[in-house]
Amino acid sequence: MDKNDIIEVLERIGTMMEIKGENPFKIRAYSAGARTLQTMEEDLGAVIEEGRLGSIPGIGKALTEKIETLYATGELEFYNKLIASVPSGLMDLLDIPGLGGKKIKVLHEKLNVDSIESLTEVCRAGKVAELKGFGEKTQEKILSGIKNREAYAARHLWWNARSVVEKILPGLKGLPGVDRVEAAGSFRRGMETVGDLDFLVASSDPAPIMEWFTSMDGIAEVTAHGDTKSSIRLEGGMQADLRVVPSEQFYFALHHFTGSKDHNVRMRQKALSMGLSLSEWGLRPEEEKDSSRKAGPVQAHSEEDIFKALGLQFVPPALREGMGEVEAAERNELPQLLEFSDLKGCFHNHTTASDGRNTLEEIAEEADLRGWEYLGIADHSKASFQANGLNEERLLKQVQDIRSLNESGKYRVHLFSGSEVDILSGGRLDYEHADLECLDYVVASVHSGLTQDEETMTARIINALEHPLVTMLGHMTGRLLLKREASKLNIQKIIDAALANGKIIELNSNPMRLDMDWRHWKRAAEKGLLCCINPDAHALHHFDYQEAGVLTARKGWLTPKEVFNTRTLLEIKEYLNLS
Ligand code: DGT
Ligand code: CA
Ligand code: CA
Ligand code: ZN
Repeated sequence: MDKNDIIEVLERIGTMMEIKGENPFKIRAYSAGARTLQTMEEDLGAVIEEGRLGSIPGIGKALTEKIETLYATGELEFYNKLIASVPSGLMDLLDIPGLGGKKIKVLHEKLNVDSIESLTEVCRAGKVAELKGFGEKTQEKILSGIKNREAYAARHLWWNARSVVEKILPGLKGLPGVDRVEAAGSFRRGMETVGDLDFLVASSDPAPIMEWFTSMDGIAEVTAHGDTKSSIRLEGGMQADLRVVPSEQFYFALHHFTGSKDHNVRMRQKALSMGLSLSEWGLRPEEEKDSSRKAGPVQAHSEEDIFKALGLQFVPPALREGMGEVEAAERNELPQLLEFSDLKGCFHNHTTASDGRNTLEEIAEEADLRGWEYLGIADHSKASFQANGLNEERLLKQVQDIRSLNESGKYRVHLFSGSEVDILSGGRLDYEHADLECLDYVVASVHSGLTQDEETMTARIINALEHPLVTMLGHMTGRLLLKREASKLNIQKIIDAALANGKIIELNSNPMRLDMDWRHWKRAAEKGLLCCINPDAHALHHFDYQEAGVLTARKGWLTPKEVFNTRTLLEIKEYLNLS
């Protein structure tokens, strides 16, 4: 088990002990232990092997043993027993903001709450407000938390949807009699969140395909089982539809079920203007609409064929959101969208110096493996103490380390030294001018006071953008998809301020952020705004997030020339005024 998994186990142990009402000193030992591990710079494996874990302040004897066991075996009997002794419905309550172990214990003891459902009931009956330490406000907050949880549970991150799709698609492809398979819908369009998955199969023998789909591993419920259409809910809560169509209809169905609805409406209008009727079954003269379930006279051997038949350029799925793509395709003016292979590096990455899991050298090695020309290091600044932000002294030391590593020639990649500097309240930066001057570039981000009102927050960010040494704005709204709302902001004003001050805005490619949102990029880029796609990497595998970032940039109509990190090392150095 790695360090982060162990931290999570320790935190859960603390919470479960709280729910059970155990000794507060014991409980604190676990939460303190988790925090100590979090801020530990050294490699946990090395510390354990050298037998030094027990001598670290904040980690006692009992905890040392448990951490060592978890590290070595990934299992802990004490933890397993604890899980078995706490009703699982109680652990679900932790998803509701404001509820921790202590409050859950009270709810369980005084009101017999053991699930979200029973909690909803006692809140509606006004019983929670009467509890000591709760009150009206808390009761309201719990109810709205429950409502949000339901709304959020109905959708899933694109990233998580993809790992489900990657499991199901090969299974479908491997079945006998299957000609073609695609995952359509919002997933194919690269929406940041996905409601349900829409699988489409071309085959002349649907029955065995339906059978396979409705009896896969990991299904919680089969919600529909028809001749050519089935629906399931998976154990993780995700729902999926499957449709089987004859091969000659496949691309019409694929286009239809890829959507979006708005795009389809525009496409059907376009067809009508040519006296044609477009549907999931085919494209045919309007007067033959009655026979619409049969294949039409127009044959499509690809989606391109459908667009061609309507006199349109091919519209990539990412653009099918009804944002003027059909009109642009009519005029032959669709953009040459950004591709993953256009990226030559990225600028927002964390190391073990703050809250990242990997050292400078490990990151440089990974960048070489991925064939990147350059990579920017931007650890947290000192105000982000919870993320072990660097003080000035540690920052300068890192700048020197990066310089030596570059000069050593050990790696092909060129490292830039930067910082993810906190934008403090009022828009001041967390380091002084002189300290920032030692850096190659600066990412400025908000990490505190995320709920300030719109005017205050907008002014705060604009102030930071006016700082001469800021290069780019990090994760603009602070949103965590399906978890935390975006800060209230006047985004147009911020875009204009970035333009006026020659600043870049980040497209943070962490699948929970994808911030700034794709809906703003088209217009912003038309005005000349430069985008930088950054993974906000805290571990090597987070570099994969760049795939989600590129897909989101494509939804924002971005082309390589509007994306900073498609530039060559030389061009970047010039932009940053580095020799
Ligand atoms: P989702 O699942 O909420 O993330 O969004 P989608 O876009 O995947 O929507 P979904 O699963 O309801 O349907 C897939 C596609 O099928 C949708 O993008 C367009 C097409 N479609 C479904 N229902 C309708 C409809 O009532 N009218 C039209 N024009 N198209 C529809
Ligand atoms: Ca869908
Ligand atoms: Ca669907
Ligand atoms: Zn950040």
